Amino acid sequence: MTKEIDPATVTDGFHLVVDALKLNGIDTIYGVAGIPITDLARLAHAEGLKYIGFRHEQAAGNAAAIAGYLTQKPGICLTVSAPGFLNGMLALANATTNCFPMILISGSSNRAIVDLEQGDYEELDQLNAARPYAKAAYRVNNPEDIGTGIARAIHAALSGRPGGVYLDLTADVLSAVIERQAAANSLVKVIDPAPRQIPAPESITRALDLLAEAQRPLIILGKGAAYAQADAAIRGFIETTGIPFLPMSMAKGLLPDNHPQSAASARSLAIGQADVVMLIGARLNWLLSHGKGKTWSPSTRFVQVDISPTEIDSNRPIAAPVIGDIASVMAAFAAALKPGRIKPNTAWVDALSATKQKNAERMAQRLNADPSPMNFSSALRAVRNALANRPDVYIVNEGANTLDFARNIIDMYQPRQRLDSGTWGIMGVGMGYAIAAAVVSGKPVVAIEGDSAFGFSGMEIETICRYRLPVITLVFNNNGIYRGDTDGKSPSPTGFVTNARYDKLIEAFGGAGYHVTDTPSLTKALSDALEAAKPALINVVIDPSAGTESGHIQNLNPKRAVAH
Ligand code: ADP
Ligand code: TZD
Ligand code: MG
Repeated sequence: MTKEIDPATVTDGFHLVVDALKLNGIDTIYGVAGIPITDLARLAHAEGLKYIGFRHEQAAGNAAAIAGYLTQKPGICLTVSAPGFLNGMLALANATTNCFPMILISGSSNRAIVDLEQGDYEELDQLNAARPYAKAAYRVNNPEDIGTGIARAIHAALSGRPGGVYLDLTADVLSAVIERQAAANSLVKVIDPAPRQIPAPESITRALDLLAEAQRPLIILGKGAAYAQADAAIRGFIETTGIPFLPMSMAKGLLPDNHPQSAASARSLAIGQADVVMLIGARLNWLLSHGKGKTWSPSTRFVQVDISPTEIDSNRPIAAPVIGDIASVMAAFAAALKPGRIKPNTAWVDALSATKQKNAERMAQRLNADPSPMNFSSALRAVRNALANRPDVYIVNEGANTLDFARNIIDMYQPRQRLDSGTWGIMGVGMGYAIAAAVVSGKPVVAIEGDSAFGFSGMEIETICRYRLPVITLVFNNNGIYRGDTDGKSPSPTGFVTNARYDKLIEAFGGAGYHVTDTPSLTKALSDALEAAKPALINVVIDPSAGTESGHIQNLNPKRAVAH
């Protein structure tokens, strides 16, 4: 017996998902269409949501994750079942690792068949596959639960330490019919999904007491501080106290890199000699040598500002933990701070300045050399010159040498405009991050990519061309992973086709390709491309012998115990 469907009185799961997203201020979906979510993408598009269709779910997921980081709203990635879902999972895991809020929504096959492993089309127990890599994972089994499922996913993604949430929508739920009134009643508009977490007053006093005792204090800003969008309060605290600061890579620009208190070019001295280090939204993970080893002093004491209480004491004992959201914490510090009570020792500030000066001169020398073919320093000088008057530009950066050199050479002047390989040192985020940065901000994006790094998401240049995004991709082409050398048995494990013309790839899709072999042409190509603000790819020919194995983290490579 088939029931009569009257669109005036009933709706379905597809419509409910779109309604629930819209009700909660979600305006963009990044995805790849197919069974069973094609109509969800179509409907979202028709109903005024921005739908950005990708060539691979991993890139769509990376786009959603970085959109979440930039906007403090969960980025949405939409995929098909099993393989599409798994392609998106890498991005979800990366988002969780980096504390970016995102929601991966995947359609799934028939539960009854999947659970009995009867071999359904794209069969996979997606909910359980997602769990270990997600901050939270939910499945919606009834159409009247769609509103609740999306509300819970938003709360989980945004509250506390942000992360990646998986939301499983079965094909049955999407096509299920539900009375309009019941559907409307089932929607949930989330209230305050990222509630302020006010720090305990005694934690503020404890931290300020410790900082007041310090002779050689240092503040380390992480991407949690950038995410928090408490830019003025953070800058105010740093400038009022006069404490030198060090930005982690994605916190560059939170205060401008040319700020007089930046200790970035005296990093080793700052870390090695500081007596009190205040971490603001930065973990003491591998990127800070776990706070241990010869780079750190064993007597350094720590203040750590973080929203996650379990982060405390994870690597080094923390003398003054301050648990709260960074905006509330910085407001509490500002209220409690007595003028002149915290003051770094003059000798400390002078020592850092002297080292900065010395290192800046060394860096200038390296940058001024003009070898042919170009090396990383000379090419990045050319890039820096083209970017000199464009503080509006977003920078995406991945690779090994390309990442390490660009992080040091390309200064940032505004918050949240540097997006890179992050906590995992992951390759493949480039085009997804670039697309989302352009979509979210409407600003030009320059993606500085190693040739290997680019390859992981390179097909998305079609997406960039299709949506006519102002993304300019620089492929630092040294013929391979780390460098273009061979081991005599070509092709070597790390080498690529030599002298590849990546610029021709984008021409296939109507974008502008440039091939440059010297610094003046690189500056000109990038300036022209920025002026045009259209999709472009610049093939930057770098000396194949210029890179070093693993860039600056060669120490992490296990050593062969036996040579042959
Ligand atoms: P980086 O890689 O830049 O050093 P991490 O990703 O290691 O930064 O650290 C980010 C930290 O920021 C995480 O420990 C996370 O819990 C914290 N965090 C994220 N958002 C906030 C916030 N709004 N308030 C406080 N801490 C936050
Ligand atoms: N796969 C993934 C997903 N992430 C990784 N980090 C790696 C592999 C290993 N890897 C690095 O850590 S850097 C890198 C790889 C493959 C590429 C380095 O080559 P590149 O950069 O061309 O991008 P340079 O400038 O040649 O060093
Ligand atoms: Mg390379």
